[in-house]
Amino acid sequence: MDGVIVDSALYHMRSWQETYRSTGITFTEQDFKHVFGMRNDEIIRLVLGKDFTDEKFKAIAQAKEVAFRQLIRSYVKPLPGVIKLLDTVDAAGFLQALVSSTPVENIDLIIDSLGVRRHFREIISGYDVTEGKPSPQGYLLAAHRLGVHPADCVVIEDAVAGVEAARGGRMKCIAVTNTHPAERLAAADMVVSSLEMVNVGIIERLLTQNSGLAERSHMPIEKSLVLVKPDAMKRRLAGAIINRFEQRGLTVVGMKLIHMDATLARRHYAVHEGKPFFDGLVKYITSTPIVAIIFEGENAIELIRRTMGATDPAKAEKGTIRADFGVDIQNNAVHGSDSPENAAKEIALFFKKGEIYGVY
Ligand code: RTP
Ligand code: MG
Repeated sequence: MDGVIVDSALYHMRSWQETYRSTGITFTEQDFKHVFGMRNDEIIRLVLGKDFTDEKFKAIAQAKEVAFRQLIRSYVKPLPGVIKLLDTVDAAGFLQALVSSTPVENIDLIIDSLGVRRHFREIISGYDVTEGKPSPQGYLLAAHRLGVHPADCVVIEDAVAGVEAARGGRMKCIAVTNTHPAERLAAADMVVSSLEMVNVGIIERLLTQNSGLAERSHMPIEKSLVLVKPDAMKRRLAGAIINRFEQRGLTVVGMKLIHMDATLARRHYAVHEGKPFFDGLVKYITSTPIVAIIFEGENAIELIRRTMGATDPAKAEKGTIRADFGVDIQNNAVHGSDSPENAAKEIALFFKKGEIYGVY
């Protein structure tokens, strides 16, 4: 948002100037450049020096925010080319998301003052992520919520760390030189001096062109059934196991604690009926309540199998769930569907339609 849709630095500077003027302190553009990017409390501490009481800090911080909001509401203007681009990209049928590390209150203020909220299907603020740019987390979350593949996304950025975030998320990136010079933004697929130079045709071309880093993987979005097995439940490993899958980018879209009966167990393991370990397997899997989870994500079935490791923990690769938590071939901590057909069958055994949620 900042530096792409609006130049809010200007309004931040003016609101600091207004606030300090009323307390008799001069605050120049040079001063502002010096503190740009710092947190409010750090800026105030720097300007006020020793004369810094809690009360005074609060009063100044509040006055600055009031002045900032007032300025935005009365004067905020979009950067050149922004409104036309938002309109034409919408009209071409693309989904748009806003990803900013600013607090959501500032996002609301700016997009409502500009009247551009309707263009954004999703808004990701600093509150939605645990890692700021250059981590791709914000952009990946936006793609996830839009229900689109990262390789089908174009990021528009003005910041060096933002270009890096787009690359990290394997997304195409157009950088605009509103904040940094072109040389510093060279990692982007395209650098422009104004968004007036960007149009739908350019975006479409970027999406079909393959550059080494942003390869299109086109992996299917799948659902898979995971069970935290009795041995892991007894050792209170459900949370640790769910965490392993979440860390790999999978989303919980269904979850319950269930004590399987023999009928459900026989159906679930129907392919193993008649094998020597079958009766023992049914007895084992019905021995305690278990957590059943539906995970959704790109290539979920294979990703889950790789995260679990080989059936026999002794043969499982280091770092997999079964290598780390499994005891033996029966007490192997976790189950995961082994094919799309079996995933569909197993999910239907454990969950009703209304108990499964879409990606959120
Ligand atoms: P799961 O179905 O539980 O995810 O495990 P998996 O695909 O890796 O292994 P699968 O061949 O489907 O076997 C299902 C479960 O049966 C038990 N088993 N015991 N030789 C044995 O004693 C033996 N072989 C398999 C394991 O608990 C295995 O997870
Ligand atoms: Mg299996």
